[in-house]
Amino acid sequence: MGDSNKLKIVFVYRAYESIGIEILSAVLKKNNINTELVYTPSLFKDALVDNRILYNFFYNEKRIIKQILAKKPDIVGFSSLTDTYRLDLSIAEKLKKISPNIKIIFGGIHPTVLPEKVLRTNFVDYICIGEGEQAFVELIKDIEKKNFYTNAKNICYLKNNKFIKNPIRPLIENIDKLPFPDKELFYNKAPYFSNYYTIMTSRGCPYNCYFCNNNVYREIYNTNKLLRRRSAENVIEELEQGLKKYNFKYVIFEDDAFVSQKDWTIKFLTLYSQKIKKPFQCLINPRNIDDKIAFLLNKADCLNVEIGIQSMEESIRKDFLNRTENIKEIYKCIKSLNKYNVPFNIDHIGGIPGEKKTNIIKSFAEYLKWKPNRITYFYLTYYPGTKVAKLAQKIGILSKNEINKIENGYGYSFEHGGNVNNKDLKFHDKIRTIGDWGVFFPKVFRKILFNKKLFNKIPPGHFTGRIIPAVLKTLSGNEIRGVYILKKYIYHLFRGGF
Ligand code: B12
Ligand code: SF4
Repeated sequence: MGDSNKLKIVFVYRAYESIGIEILSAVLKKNNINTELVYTPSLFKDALVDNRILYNFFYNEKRIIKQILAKKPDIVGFSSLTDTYRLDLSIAEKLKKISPNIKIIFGGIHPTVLPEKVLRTNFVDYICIGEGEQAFVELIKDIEKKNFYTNAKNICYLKNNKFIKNPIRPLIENIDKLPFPDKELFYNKAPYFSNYYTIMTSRGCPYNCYFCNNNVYREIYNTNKLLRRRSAENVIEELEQGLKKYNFKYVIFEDDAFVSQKDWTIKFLTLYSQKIKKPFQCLINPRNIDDKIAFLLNKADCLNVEIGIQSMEESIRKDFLNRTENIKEIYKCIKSLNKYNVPFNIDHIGGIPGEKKTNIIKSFAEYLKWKPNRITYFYLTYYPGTKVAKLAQKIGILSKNEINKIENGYGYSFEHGGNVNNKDLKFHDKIRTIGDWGVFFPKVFRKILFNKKLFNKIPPGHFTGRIIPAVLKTLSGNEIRGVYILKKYIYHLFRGGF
C-alpha cells in the first residue's frame, strides 16, 4: 500500500451485471484507484433456474477465492442482496482466514439494513450504508493513510468491538453528475452482457410498497423524496456512447418505475425514438400508463413492459402491500397497452397472508384474458427491514427465530421462500404452472385449465412449470433478459461452468 495508484480494489459479484458496481468502479477509476472484478456466473442459481444439485456441481468457491487472491487486492468489495449474502460472507470468511490484511467491505441492500449484524460476524471490516460513490473513495483514501478508524460518512465498522456508525450523507441529488458506468468491468468477464445494455435513468421510486426496499431507504435517509431522475439528454448521451463502443442490440431499463414522470417520459421516449432506436424493456407501475404513454412506448420499439400487479384483491393490495393504484387503474393500463400493441409481463406475488386461493385462481383466469406475454409468480419474501416483515412479525406470522434466520441470510432461494409454506407449495406451484403455460393456450383451453378436476392433475414442478415455458418465451423474441441469461449458460458451460 502507499501510493493510491497502487491500491487495488477487487469487486466480487455473481449471476448478473451490477450497475451499482459499474458506477462505483467508474468513480474509483476517476480517482486513480485500480479496480478489478471477479465474476461468478452462478449457473443454475439465478432468475431462470434454481437447482441445488446442478448449482453445487458447478459452483466452485475455492476457485473464486483463488481468482481473488491472484489479483493481490488491498480491498475486496462485495455488493450483497439478502439472497446472496450467505454466499458472499462465506467467501469473505475464507479470505480473512487466508489473508487477514485484506480489508473487506460490504455494500448493497442487505448490509445497509443490518450493518452491525454483518460486522459482528468478524469477517467484514467495513460496511457502506446506502449510496457508496463518495463514501468508498473517502474510505479508500483513509485506508491508504492507515487511518483505519475513518470518519467517512455512511461507513460503519467495529472499534475495540464497539459498533461505530458514521453519519449518513444526504442522497446524491443531481445524479447527472455521476460518471457513466464502467461497463468493461463486466463485459471483459462476460461478453454476452454487451449486446443488452442495462441502464438506470433514475434512483428511487415515488411509491412506498410495504414489500419493497424503497421503504427501508426512506427510513435510512429520513426523506420522502427518494426519486431522482437523470435528464433525458444525459441518458441519451450514455446510450449514444454505449452504442458507439459496443453496438448493443437491446436496452434494458432497470429503473424501479421507469415511466413515473409523464413529462420526462414523453421527452425521453421521443428523443430515444429519434436517436437510439433499439428495442427495449422496462418495469412500470400500472398507474403510469395511459394511451399517450402506451403509444410512445410502441413507437420507441418497446419489446416488453413488466407490470407489478402483485394482487387483484383490493383489500390485500391496500392493507398488506400498500399498493396505491386501484383495480380500475390496472384495467385502464392493460387496455392502453393492448390498444397500442405493447407486450407485457405481469408480476403477481404468491403467499400473501389472507389472500384466498379462490381469488388467486380468479386473478389468473383474468390475467390470461388480458393476453400477457408472461405471468411471473414471485413468492412473498420478507426482506429485512421492510414494512411487510415488520407487519408479519406484529401479527404473529413471523417468529423472532425466523426473522433471525432471514437476517443471517439463511433459508432463501429465488424460487421458494417467503411466506409460502410447504403445505401450500403444491397449490402455488400449480398456479405458477398455469400462469407459465396458460399464455400459450387459446381461450377454450384456458377455460379447461381452471376446471377443478384438471387443476388437481396439473404437475407442479420447476422444470415443467418454469424452465420450458421460460425458454419458449425467450425464443419467441420478447424476453430480452431471458436471451442474455440463455447466452450466459451457453458461454460458461462451454468453459466448464466458469
Ligand atoms: C435491476 C434489479 C435486478 C436485476 C439485475 C440484478 C443485479 N444487477 O444483480 C434482476 C431482474 C436480474 C434482479 C433479480 C433479483 N432481484 Co433485483 N433489483 C434490481 C433493482 C431494480 C436495481 C438494482 C440496481 O442496479 N440499483 C442501482 C444501483 C446504483 O444501486 P445499488 O446496486 O444498490 O448500489 C449502490 C449502493 O447500494 C452501494 N453499494 C452497492 N454495492 C456496494 C459495494 C461496495 C463495496 C460499496 C462500498 C458500496 C456498494 O453503492 C452503489 C452506488 O451508490 C433493485 C432495486 C433498486 N432500486 O436498487 C432490485 C433489488 C436489488 N432486487 C431484489 C431482489 C429480491 C431480487 C431477486 C432475489 C428477485 C427474485 N426473486 O428473483 C433477484 C436476485 C438477483 C441477484 N443478483 O442475485 C431486491 C433485494 C432485496 C434484498 N433485501 O435483498 C431489490 C432491492 C428490490 C426490492 N424488492 O426491494 N434484480
Ligand atoms: S412501485 Fe415497485 S419499486 Fe416502487 S415502491 Fe412499489 S415495489 Fe418498490
